[in-house]
Parts: sequence; structure tokens; C-alpha cells
Amino acid sequence: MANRKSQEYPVIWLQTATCTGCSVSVLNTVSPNIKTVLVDEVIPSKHVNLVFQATVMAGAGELVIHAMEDTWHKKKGGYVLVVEGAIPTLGKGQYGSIGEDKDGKPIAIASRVEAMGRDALAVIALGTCASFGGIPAAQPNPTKCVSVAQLFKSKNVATPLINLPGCPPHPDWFVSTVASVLIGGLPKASDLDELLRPKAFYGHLIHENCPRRAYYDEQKFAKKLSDPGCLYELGCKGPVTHADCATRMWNHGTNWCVASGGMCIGCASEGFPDWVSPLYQKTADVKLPNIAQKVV
Ligand code: FSX
Ligand code: SF4
Ligand code: SF4
Repeated sequence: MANRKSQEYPVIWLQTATCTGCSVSVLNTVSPNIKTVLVDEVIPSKHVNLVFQATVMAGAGELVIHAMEDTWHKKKGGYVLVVEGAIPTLGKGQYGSIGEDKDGKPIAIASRVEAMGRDALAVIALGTCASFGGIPAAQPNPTKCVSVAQLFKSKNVATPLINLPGCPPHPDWFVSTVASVLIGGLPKASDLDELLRPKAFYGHLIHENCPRRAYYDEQKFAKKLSDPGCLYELGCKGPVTHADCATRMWNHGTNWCVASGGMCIGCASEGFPDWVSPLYQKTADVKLPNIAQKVV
């Protein structure tokens, strides 16, 4: 347990238009495990206080909404807001709301994220939906979903924002980001790329570190997913997706998409899912070294 002198970092985690896959992924963190992250001192003398997270908190209803709003008002400028999911901007809460106003009317997700984002120390957009819109914002986008960055831009919210895409994101990407904020404060501008992703995790293309890269360079392409060979002609999105899955791997280093005989569908890319669809079709409009003359 965190000791009394430990410095507390309140975290409010809002789930918006999401499948909850981001929560499930982060809860599966192995090292450190989720108990250490949430209950113990993940960094000596500093600990996270997860005030609101609908999937894991024991309470419900007014009690938890009150706890959330209490933290928002009393810790203004001192809490971290995590947003999981895209933000529906159509309607007045019909497509997603959190709590009610004093007249009993639902408070729309978009106004919650805007107001609580404005007062936060920093905002983490967890997952592709929060970072770029993702599946809820895919065409025809019936609820006019936007990313956190798009919402903040339209509402002039200037709070520091970190995007951690991935559908779902790797638990390490979240846990390490939180740990690095506890250790060294907010990331410097040079720690993030132009899409506000930490370069430590998203600094390279999947394709740069893929164990099948030698096949690609030799133009030995798989004809079906279970074949050895590069999966590019079957639709692999590794050449257009920035993430470290090939070296970090998933499930505590057990395996990852390409090594398991599947391919990268580009779940962490800024264009997922519209831009990388059809998933199982070659990305023919990308010019790649040593390949364009043969397959494009
Ligand atoms: Fe789901 Fe998160 Fe995908 Fe989106 O992940 S895993 S649809 S990124 O908001 O819960
Ligand atoms: Fe690996 Fe896909 Fe690149 Fe082929 S196209 S080398 S399978 S990342
Ligand atoms: Fe997503 Fe590609 Fe990583 Fe698989 S390899 S988790 S599809 S970014």
C-alpha cells in the first residue's frame, strides 16, 4: 500500500464511445501488475489514485459521480484525465453521457471531456478511438465522433495531451507513460511526435523491425496467412503503422500479430480503420523501397 507521505496523483478515467478494450488491455498489465499500478507506489513515494473508472470501481450512481466532480473541482490543475474512446458530438448526450445536471438532464460526454480536460494537469488519450477517432468515427460516422485532439482544437483547450493509439493499446504504453510522468513530469515536446505520440513507443514503423523483413527485401511474399514469407501482398499494414509491437510483443512478450501468422492490420495507425481498409488487401498506393517496381 502507498504510505501516508506518498505523493498522490489523482486520475479520472472517462469512457466515451469505446468497446472497453483499452481498459481490458491495461488491466492485463503483467509487469508491473495492475494492483501495483493502482494501489501501491508504482514509483517510490508517488502513487496513482484512480478516482473514477466505470469498469473497475465498486461504487455506482451519484456516489461515484460526486467523487469524480469533487476531484475535478478540488484538484483543479492537479489530476490526470484519461479518455478512452472517441467523443460523439452529435446531439445533447443521446449518444453518450456521464452523470446528470441539477435538472436531471444527462451531461453529454463531449462537454465532460471539454470541461474536465480544460482543468486537468494533462490528458492521456488512450487507444486509437480517443487519439484519432478510430472505429466510432469510421464512415459514415453517424454520431459525429471526434478524437480528443479534434475536440480540444475546436474548443480551444490547451491542456497537454498525450496520444497512445492502438485498438487496443499495449498496456506497457500506458503504464510506462504514467510512470514517466510520475518520475519526470510531463513529456517534453521533443519526446512526442507530430501526432503527440511518445516516440519511445511509436518512433518506428512495425515494418522496420519485423522478423519477416528479410522475406520482404527478397520479395518472398506469402500467398496465404499461414505461409512463411512477408505478408505485404495479403494486406499487412506494418509499412504504414508506427508502433513497437515487433520488438515489445504482446501478452508479456509472448507473441504478436505478424509472428502469430496473422498480419498487422494497422490498429495503432492514425487512419484505422478507414484509411487501412480493406484490411486484407494490399496497400497498393504506398511506395516502398525495393517493392514498388514489382507490385504497384
Ligand atoms: Fe476498443 Fe478502446 Fe479499440 Fe477504441 O480501444 S480496443 S474500439 S481503440 O476505445 O476500447
Ligand atoms: Fe513484416 Fe508486414 Fe513489413 Fe512484411 S509488410 S516485413 S510482414 S511488417
Ligand atoms: Fe495493432 Fe499492428 Fe501492433 Fe497488431 S502489430 S497490435 S495490428 S499495430
